Amino acid sequence: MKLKPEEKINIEELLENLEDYRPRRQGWSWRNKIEDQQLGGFVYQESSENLKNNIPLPAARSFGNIDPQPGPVITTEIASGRFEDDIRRMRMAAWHGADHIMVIRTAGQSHYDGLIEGTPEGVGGIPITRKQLRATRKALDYIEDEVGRPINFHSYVSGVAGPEIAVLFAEEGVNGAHQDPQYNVLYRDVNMYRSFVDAAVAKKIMAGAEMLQIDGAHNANATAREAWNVMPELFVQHAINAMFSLKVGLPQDRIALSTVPPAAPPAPDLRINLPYAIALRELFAGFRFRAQQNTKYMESSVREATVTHTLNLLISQLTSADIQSTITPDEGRNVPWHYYNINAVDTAKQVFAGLDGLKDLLELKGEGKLREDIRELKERAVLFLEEIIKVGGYFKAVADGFFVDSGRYPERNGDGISRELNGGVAAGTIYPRAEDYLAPVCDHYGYNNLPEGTEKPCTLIGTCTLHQRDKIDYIDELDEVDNVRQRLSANNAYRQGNLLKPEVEWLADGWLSTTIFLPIKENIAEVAALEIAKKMGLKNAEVIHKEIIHPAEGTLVEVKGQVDFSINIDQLEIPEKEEPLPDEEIREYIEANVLRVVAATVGEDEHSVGMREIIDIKHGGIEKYGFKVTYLGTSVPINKVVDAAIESNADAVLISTIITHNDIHRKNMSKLNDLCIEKGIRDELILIVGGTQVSNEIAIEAGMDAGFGRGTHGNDVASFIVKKKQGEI
Ligand code: Z97
Repeated sequence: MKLKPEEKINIEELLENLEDYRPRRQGWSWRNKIEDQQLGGFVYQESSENLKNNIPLPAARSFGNIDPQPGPVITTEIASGRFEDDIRRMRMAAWHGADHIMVIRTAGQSHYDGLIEGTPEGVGGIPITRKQLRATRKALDYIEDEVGRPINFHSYVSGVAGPEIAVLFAEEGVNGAHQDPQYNVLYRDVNMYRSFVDAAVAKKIMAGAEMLQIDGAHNANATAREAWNVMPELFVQHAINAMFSLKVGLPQDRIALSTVPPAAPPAPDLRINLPYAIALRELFAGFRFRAQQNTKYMESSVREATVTHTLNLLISQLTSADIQSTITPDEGRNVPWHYYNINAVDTAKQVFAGLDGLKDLLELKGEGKLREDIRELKERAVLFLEEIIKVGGYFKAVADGFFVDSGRYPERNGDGISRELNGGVAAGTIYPRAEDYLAPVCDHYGYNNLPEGTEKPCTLIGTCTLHQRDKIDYIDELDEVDNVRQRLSANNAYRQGNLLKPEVEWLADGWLSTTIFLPIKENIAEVAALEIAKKMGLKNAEVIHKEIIHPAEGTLVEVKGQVDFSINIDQLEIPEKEEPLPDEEIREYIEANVLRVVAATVGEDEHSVGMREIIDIKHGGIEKYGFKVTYLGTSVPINKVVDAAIESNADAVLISTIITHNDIHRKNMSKLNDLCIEKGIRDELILIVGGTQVSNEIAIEAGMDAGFGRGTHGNDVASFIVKKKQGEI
């Protein structure tokens, strides 16, 4: 199977022979960074290898469509509850520049004490199973071939079945995972001793599979009442997991710290977040840094989230993040819209390109407030660690509520998360290994009574699943109803047939959103917006965002709702689309051949804006290519236009006609054509008409060579004239 850019991924084909699928590599991949890369006449100091297939930023149109890929790996979080839909979103994200795909687990999977199988539908995330991992990793193999860059697949090694999940990930070629026993203890109430024992086993397996590990300190940022006060504690959390991981055997460059700016505007963002980020990099030099936005401050405003994200990216650029996460406002309103994933990936790509070379231009001050703040943060963190030792160690400190307390250490507000030493899920389930304990498996942590000289424990039983994947028992589905086959057959007409529906998270879910401004106060606006949605035919309408623009004058409301109809694409009339020539080609042609154009708004029509946009260099009009334009103004009679064309020996005539009253626009076109024929110049002249009500069809009917409607740019018109001159049309 090979993906073709112009074709959708075939999910049925992807699912064939999954039992035979083997991951083609294991471990984490960084980008191939290129120093001083030349792209479109610019030199990028910190970019990485280009993609084979990609979608550049919209403004790339003015820069030869270059798509500089930044140095850091870019993450997007995708998990709608149906992996078959997530795969399509992963492909879109990869084209925009994501190469780290994190899938969030379904709610509650941390509390499953074993593995699940098949492809059940998830809530708030994906049930992580062997089949789901295989299908996704296989799809990512094809997607990485298509974009020409390795894509890292990532999920979570947490919960009561952490070690089992780690083995599953190693077997199935998962490239990275969050693993931090403190997460289990603080947020999932898994017994603390059990969590740390499990973590040792899981980390050892992750080390063997060369996976990248990300820790869980960001969760304190998202949980604490005043997240900027937990900064010293965050260092402590990073330190505990980082040192534990090193001792278990993970190499330093595959241990990533999850760094999240503790504050966001309206707080003075940079003044708080920059010293924090620098102190972290200094204390943990040699480790890797995964930068992520703070979910705590993500409300439903896309604009606000994007600005905070941009400020975060400035810090990432200043402090050289290795991985840039791009979570989206969806986290603030729980609506996994595909296009917000893409927007956030594009925001990272855009800001990094824009800030390229920043560290060469600016230097951070070596003394003063910044250095003082950095020093203070480090001191508070060291004191915190010393106090942990004083009270009897980490477990005792957790029991005493040291963590996620909203006080700025050494202050404590007494609102930390406290767990009992012998409480929580799976308490009392740790058993010492017997003297003759023997586990003939590889990458196993701790005491193992292996025969002397055994280098590869699995040789004792032939081999193990980490070395010989044919030994894996592959289970296809356990639930006859809740599985991907059923879901695919239910929406087949939308995947392989001719039906189309709007989509937010699942194919053909019918969801769309609409933005409504109402000149009234908030409480009325909200109800009125829902009423409008109902009258528009939207089902299950819900307000997903609102902003008071003024307490009395108006409110902005964003509503989502579902449509229950489908569009039959076979019944649509799709106009043929002319691709304009590249700017360079137009320019080259005009350099070699002077082209003259006469332009006017005709009849009794005073509209000039549209025509000026097509002509003026300021608006990207045809002048910029070197066309010689004679602009006659507005309300110009057709015969004057023709006279001017003869006088200036024009190659083309552009007329604009906006007014359509009594079909005057059609009459003007016919008159121009007739007069040119009468004067014997029709064959040498290209006649073009433009206007808001003009289409190519009606223009041709009226004897023109082409008609351009709304949304036309100078390059469309320039390209048409050049193609016509070259005899291509
Ligand atoms: C992220 N934006 O970057 P379960 N272990 C750790 C975690 O942080 C998480 C889990 C496990 C966020 C996404 C928050 N993190 C969500 C260190 C979750 C999740 O939900 O208990 O299965 O594990 O990751």
